[in-house]
Amino acid sequence: MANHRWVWSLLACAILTGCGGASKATKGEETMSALTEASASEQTAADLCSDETPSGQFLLHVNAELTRLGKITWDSMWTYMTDIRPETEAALTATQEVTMAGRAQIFKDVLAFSEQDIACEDHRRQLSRIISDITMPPPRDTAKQQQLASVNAKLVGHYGSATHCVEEDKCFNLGDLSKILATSRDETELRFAWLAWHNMFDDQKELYVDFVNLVNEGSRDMGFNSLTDVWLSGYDMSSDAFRADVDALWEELKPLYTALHCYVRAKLAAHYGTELVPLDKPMPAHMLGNMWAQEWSNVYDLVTPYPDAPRLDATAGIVAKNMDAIEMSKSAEAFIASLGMRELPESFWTNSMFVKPEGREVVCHASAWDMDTKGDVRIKMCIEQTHDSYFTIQHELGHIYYYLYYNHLPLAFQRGPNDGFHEAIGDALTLSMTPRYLHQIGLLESFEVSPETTINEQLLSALERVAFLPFGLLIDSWRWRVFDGSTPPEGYNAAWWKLREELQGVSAPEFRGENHFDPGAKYHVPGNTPYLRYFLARILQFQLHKALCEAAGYEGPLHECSIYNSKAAGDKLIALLSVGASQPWQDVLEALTGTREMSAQAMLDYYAPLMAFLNEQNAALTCGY
Ligand code: X8Z
Ligand code: ZN
Repeated sequence: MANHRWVWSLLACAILTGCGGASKATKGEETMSALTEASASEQTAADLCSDETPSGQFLLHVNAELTRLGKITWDSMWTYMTDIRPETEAALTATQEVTMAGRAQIFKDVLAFSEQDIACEDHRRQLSRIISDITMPPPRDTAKQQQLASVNAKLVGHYGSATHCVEEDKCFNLGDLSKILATSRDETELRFAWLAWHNMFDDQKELYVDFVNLVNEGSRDMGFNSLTDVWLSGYDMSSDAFRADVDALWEELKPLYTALHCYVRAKLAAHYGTELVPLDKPMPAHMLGNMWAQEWSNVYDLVTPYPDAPRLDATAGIVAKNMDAIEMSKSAEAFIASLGMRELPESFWTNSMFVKPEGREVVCHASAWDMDTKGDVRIKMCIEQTHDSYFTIQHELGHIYYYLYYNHLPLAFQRGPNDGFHEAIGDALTLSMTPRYLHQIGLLESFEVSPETTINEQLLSALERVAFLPFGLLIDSWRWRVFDGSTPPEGYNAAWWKLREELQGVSAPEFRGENHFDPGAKYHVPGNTPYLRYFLARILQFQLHKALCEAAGYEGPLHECSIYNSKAAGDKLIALLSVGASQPWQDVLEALTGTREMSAQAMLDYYAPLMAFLNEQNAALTCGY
């Protein structure tokens, strides 16, 4: 935990008072005099918070400088990630050396800013957010900054360009190997693809150990014990309380996950035999259709509850219409436009990378970019004609619309109120892209609601959203212990597989010792993107969906709701996006949903029909792992 007074005092304020004073409606609505008082005090608050105060002036300078450094970094990173070559790597490293030095100085100044000079709560919050948003703290030592810049670029570049060649001109990249995992039903092929990818990261462990040491030094330079404490400092509550809340959310959802796991395991065993898929053990990670077994929708054909009922996703429609990447993206944008939201700027269409370019290495992992905080927004994707890609576009547009709607705020507030919100927006919208909606826009030929189609649809959705939950939790459960030193380098892989078996109930295809570095085979580890956000998002998206459905006046089962065409839902969404991180997440959540807590209930309600089905199917099985 940081030992800086105002970081602490922000936390204390959040814990003791809820910290929502500035953002809440005043209570003085009953009488005129109370109203007069309220507007007088708002006036005073505005004066207090003016740019003319010392903290106002300081923040203007800090936000401008961080914006400038950010733009230089994003430009260079964009060039590298869309064209991985030694030259672009060198350019990125050189840029990062400069920007890291600049950022390190700013963070030092921010932390040294005198408590007495903080004019108001808003300024205090900005200062605090600037620190808690740092994902890769640069050490103060210049030589170490240079080392970190280089290690970071190498880790990312290796991930993006990793290729496994069996012969000189027979090579497999992540896309090729993922395709095998998604479509092959031959265990030997699946094993080959899984091992080929994972073994390419063995030699990255050393670099990652260097990375951990460097970012921990950066964290200590800022008064934190380790990067774990920095990452956990952005949740408007103490990190212990937050972790306890996260654990409680997982406990609430575990029965649903375990039921899905049990059902899928039995179906896989029926297909592959219990030799390969034993009924009382974790499932083999290479047999779930995805490189990290994080989402299982690619094995839907093996686990379909009612094979005679139609498959209710968009792939066939996208292929039949031969939609290209731009058309798919325009279709995703059209959904958002139906809510009365603004159009994407023209530059989005010219600057984004929609498909994997020929003849150069790129990081295909989808991402959304806010290049200059002034409207140059882009996505970087390798879009394919699949339902998954279509929904991932919507996920990325969630980020893009956040950028566009909060760009008017000071830089420190250009974030989600916690990082789960940013990840949840696009996903919440995909919950409205129901089979009925897909049918409406011509992407699903026939559609009728029956108990069978409902269960098929819910299962397909759960293979993506429910199956993901423990994976969403485990990456940072692993990293928190790596950064804080409880898991030393000699125990990295063992700790990884312990979590995968215990939380996810999946196991490696064969023993994986410390000569391997399996966490490095997942983008967000070399890319250093915090991952808990995706766990939070899986839960928040259902809370948001429910609130938006209510705003749209929908009454009926949650899983059939679509907010398509609802301007009322759009207004609510715009209000959420526009406040960015300027208020504690509890306040933002309350404004939208009426509750101050992240809760699993909406997700459980959504999947109630599926849970009943799974309980029935699993009655004769022994579940658990
Ligand atoms: O990384 C992503 C997005 C970009 S923010 C495509 N996701 C996680 C992953 O792919 O591992 C979305 C779901 C989880
Ligand atoms: Zn995302």
